[in-house]
Amino acid sequence: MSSKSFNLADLSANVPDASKMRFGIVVAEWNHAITGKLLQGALDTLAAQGVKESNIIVKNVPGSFELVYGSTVLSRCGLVDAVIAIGCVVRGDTPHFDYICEGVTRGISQLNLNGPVPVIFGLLTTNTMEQAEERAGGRLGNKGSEFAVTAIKMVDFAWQLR
Ligand code: DLZ
Repeated sequence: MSSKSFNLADLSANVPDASKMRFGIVVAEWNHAITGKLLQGALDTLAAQGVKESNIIVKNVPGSFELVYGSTVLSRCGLVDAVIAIGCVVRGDTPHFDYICEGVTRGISQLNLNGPVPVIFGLLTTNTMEQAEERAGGRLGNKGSEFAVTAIKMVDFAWQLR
């Protein structure tokens, strides 16, 4: 995934009308310094695209591994048109990183196949904390904004076909 060559937030000119859309956001508390900024980036972009504050539900889970359960519950609650799952996993000295990343990736993929609404994969997976900071409002922008644009586009996709 190259951040330099393609940035979804750059496509903001093509973002559909989001004023009637409802979003659930589930945020991992682990690496809160990063996930808090990603959440803010997503909230700022949703607001800029006309999403009402009252149409956004934000829920916390302890770590990224719990994003799958949190997204499952949120996606089935009947109150949201899409879910954004936000987490940050930084590679450490043990294989834990790989297990968490694989679990979250598989879980969210399953949810997109079987669940009622799109679930956006907002998981930063980086080798260092510096790389995470660069993507959470730093040199490479705020990926939270991209997650929000993706969520709006996926709701629009679903609504076009209903
Ligand atoms: C245990 C763990 C570790 C080592 N690293 C991270 C991480 O970098 N990012 C993250 O979101 N969560 C981490 N966790 C916590 C797990 O996601 C999970 O909360 C625990 O394994 C309990 O299920």
